[in-house]
Amino acid sequence: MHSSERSPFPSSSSSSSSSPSSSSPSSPSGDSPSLPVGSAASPASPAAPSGSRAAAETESVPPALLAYGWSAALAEDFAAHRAAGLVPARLVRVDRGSCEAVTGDGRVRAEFGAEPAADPSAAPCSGDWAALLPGPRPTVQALLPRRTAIVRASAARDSHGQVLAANVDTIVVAVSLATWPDLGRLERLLALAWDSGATPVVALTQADRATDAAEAQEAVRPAAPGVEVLITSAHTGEGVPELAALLTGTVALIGVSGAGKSSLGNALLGAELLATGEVRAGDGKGRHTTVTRELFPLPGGGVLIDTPGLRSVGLHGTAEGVDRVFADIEELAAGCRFADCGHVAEPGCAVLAAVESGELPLRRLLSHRKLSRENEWAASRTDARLRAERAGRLREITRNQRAMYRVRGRKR
Ligand SMILES: Nc1nc2c(ncn2[C@@H]2O[C@H](COP(=O)(O)OP(=O)(O)OP(=O)(O)O)[C@@H](O)[C@H]2O)c(=O)[nH]1
Ligand SMILES: [Mg+2]
Repeated sequence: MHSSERSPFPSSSSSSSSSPSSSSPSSPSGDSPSLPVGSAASPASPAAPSGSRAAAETESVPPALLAYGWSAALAEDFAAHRAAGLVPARLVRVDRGSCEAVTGDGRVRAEFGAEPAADPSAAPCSGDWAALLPGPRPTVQALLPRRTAIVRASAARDSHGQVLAANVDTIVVAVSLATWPDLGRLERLLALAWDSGATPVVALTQADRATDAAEAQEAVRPAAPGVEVLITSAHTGEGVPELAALLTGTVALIGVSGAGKSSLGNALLGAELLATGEVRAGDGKGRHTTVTRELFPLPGGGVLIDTPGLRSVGLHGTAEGVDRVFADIEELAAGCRFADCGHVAEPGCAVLAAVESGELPLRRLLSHRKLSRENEWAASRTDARLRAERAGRLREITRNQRAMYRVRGRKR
C-alpha cells in the first residue's frame, strides 16, 4: 500500500474481520509441527485480561513489528503469552523444521517446539504470528489465532487443507496477458481468495505482450464481479502505481507459474528482491522459479508474500467463496420459482432463462456447477473425517471408563 493517507495495516478492528474456521497453515513438506493455534472465534490462548487492549495500546511496540503489521488486536491475543515470558514474532519464511521470524529485536532463525502435525493445516506457515521463546535457540511455542488464511485442498487430496499463507489482507491474482486469460481458472483462484477472508484484486500482467489488453480486461470483468481488474506490466511499469494504491496490509501474490508474480512483486517492492525465470519456449508455461513463500516489507508500508506458481487449486473452503465469485448467478437465482432451484432443468428457473437470453454465459453457469460440486465434495470429506475422529474419541473414552469401573470393582 503506497498511499500515504492510509495506514499500512488495517486497524485492530478491521484486521479481525474474517475468521477462516478451518484455517491453519502448512508447509508443503508436511513435516511441520503442530502448535497450539486458536481460531479467531475461539483463541487457543487464554482470554486476555480485561483492560489488556488499553495496556497493549499504550505499550511501546518495536518498529520492526509494526512494519510487519503488529496491531492492538494482536497484542491482546498475545497478552497471556507475554505473561509467560514469550515474545511476539511474525514468521517470514517457513523451512523444513525451522523458520525465519521477525521479532521486536530483528530477524532470527527459530525452531519449532512441537512434534510434526498430523493435520498439515495446523503447522506454522508464512505470515503466521507466533509466540517465541527467546534465547540462544529461539523456539516457536504457539501460533496466534489467524485472521485470514489461504487454504487449498491438499495435494494428497485427503480431507485436510493446505495453507498457502496466513493473515493476508489483499490477494493479487496474477493472470498473464501473454495468452488469452483462462476465465475458469481465474474463477477458481478468486473462490480461493474470497474464502481466505482477504480481498482479491486481479492484476492482468505482461500487458506489453498482449494483443489487446483492454479487450482482455473487458472479457475478464464479468468473471470477477466486485473485484478490481487492473492492466499491468512489470516491464513498462503500466498500472503498477494504481495497483499499489489498492493494496493494504499483508499482500499475497497468487497465480500459475509464469504469470509474472515475482516480476510484479519486484515492481511493487521497487527492487529486484525476487527471482524471476523465463517461461518455456514451447507452451509459454513457467518453470516454477519461486519455491518459497517469504514476506518482504513494501516501501510504502505493508508486506508482500510472493508464492510459488500454483499447479492445482483444489477448493477447500465454504460455499461463501464460490457464492461471491458467482454473485451474478446468486442474484439471478433470487428470481427462480423454487427456492432450492438447482438451475438444471427446473421450470421457472431465472438462471437458465438468463443463459437462454444471452445475459449469462453458459460457460459461467457450468463453471459455477463445477466449483460448487467440488466444494461440496471437500466439505463431505471433512465431515467424514470429523465423524471418524469423534468416533475414535468416543472409543477411547469408553475404554477408559471400562478400565475405571474394573478398578473400582476390584476395590469393592
Ligand atoms: N514482457 C514482459 N515479460 C514479463 C513481465 N512480467 C514477467 N515477465 C516475464 O515472464 C517470465 C515469468 O515471470 P516471473 O515473474 O518469474 O513469473 P512467476 O509468476 O513468478 O513464475 P513462478 O515463480 O514460476 O511461479 C519471466 O521471463 C519474466 O521476465 C512483463 O510485464 N512483461
Ligand atoms: Mg515467481
